Amino acid sequence: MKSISLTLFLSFSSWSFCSVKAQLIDEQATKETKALYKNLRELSGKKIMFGHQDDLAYGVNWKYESDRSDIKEVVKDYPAVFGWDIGGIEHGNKENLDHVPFDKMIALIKKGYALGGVNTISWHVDNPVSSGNSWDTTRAVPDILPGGKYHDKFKTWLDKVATFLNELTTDNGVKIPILFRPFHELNGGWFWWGRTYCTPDEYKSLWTFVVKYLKDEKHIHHLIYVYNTNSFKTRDEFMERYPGNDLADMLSLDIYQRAPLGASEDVLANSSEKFKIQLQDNLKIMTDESRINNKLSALSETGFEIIPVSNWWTNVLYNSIKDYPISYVLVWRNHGYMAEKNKMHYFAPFKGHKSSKDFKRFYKKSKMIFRKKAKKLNLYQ
Ligand code: BMA
Repeated sequence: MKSISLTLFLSFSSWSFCSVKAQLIDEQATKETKALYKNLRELSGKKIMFGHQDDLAYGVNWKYESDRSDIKEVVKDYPAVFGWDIGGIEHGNKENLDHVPFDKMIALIKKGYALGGVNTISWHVDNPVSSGNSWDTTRAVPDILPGGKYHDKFKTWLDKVATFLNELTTDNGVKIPILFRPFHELNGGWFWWGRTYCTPDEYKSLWTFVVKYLKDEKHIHHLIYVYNTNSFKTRDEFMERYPGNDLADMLSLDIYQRAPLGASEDVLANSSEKFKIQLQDNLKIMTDESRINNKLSALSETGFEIIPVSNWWTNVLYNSIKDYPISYVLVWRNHGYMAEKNKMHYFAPFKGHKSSKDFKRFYKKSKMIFRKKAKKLNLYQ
C-alpha cells in the first residue's frame, strides 16, 4: 500500500512532535510483520477493518465446515480480522477453553492469512498458582515473576505458547504475523491478572517479562503486542498499567453493550444511547493516547449479545467508531445455544438474523474493510 502524503505526514510528525519513533517494539520483527505494521499505520484514520472471534471455526448451529462463516452468509465476504484464543495451550491441551482444537485453529489461522486477513490472539490462561481458570482470582502475579515460587512453572507455560506461535508458519516458511493481546481487560476484577489482584508495578513486570521472554529468549519475531483494557472511567485508569512505549505496539479497548433479555424497545433505545456516549468517550481517550504515544489502536472486543437492536450496526456501532482512527473493530464469538446458561450466546449476525439487513448497510460503508478489500491492500507487502 502506498500513501506518500501520509508517509510524509507520519515522518514529519514523528520528527517534530512525537519523541516516540513509529516502529515495532521488536526490532527484529519479520519482514511480513513490519509490512503489516506499516500498512496498519497508513490505514489508520482512513479505514477500519471488521473482525470476528472464531469466525472460521463455527457459528450459530454449525461447526468446522470448510469455508463456512456466519459473516460470509450475510454479506458474501469474510471478516478482515480473525480472532482466536489460546487458553489451554499452557497445559498442552488438545483444544482451547471453548473446545476449538488447536490443530484446527492452526489450520484456520493459516487460512485467514492466505485470505489476506489479519489474525489476533488472546490468551485466557489458567491461574498458575491455584490451577483454577482465568477467572480464579487467587493472587498469582507476584509468584510467577522472576524470583517467585511459580516462576519456573510459568516459563514452561510460555514455552508452550512459543511452540504454538512457531507453528503458525506457511508452507513457504513464512511466520504468520499475529496481533498478540495477552492479559487482556487488565483493569477488570474478573481475571487473576486484573486490577484488583496485582499492583500496577506487578502487572507491568509481568508484561515486561513475557514480552522479553518471547522476543529475546524464544526468538519469536512475528508479534505485534497489544495492550488492552476493558471500558474505563478515566484516562488515568486506561493508562495506569501501560508498560511503556518500548513494550507495546497497539492500545486497545474491550467494551460491550448489555441489557436484560427481553427488554422493551424503550429500554433498548435508552441503553444504546448510553452505550454510544460511553464508547465514544473511551475511544476518544484511547485514540488520544495512541496519538501521543505514536501507537496503533483498536476496539478489540465489542458487541451486544444476540444483537436485539435491528439497526445496531449502523446506528450504534458505526456512528460511534467512524471518527476514530482505530485499526479494527472485532465482535466476539457466535457460540449459539449455551446449554449451561440456557441462553443464546452470539455477537455477529447470521443468515436470517434480524440485524442482517443493517449489517449489509454496515458492510457497504466505504470506511469498513472486510476480507475482499483487505486482500487487495496486500497487508503483508
Ligand atoms: C467469554 C464467553 C465464554 C468464553 C470466553 C473465552 O466472553 O464467550 O463463553 O469461554 O469468552 O472465549
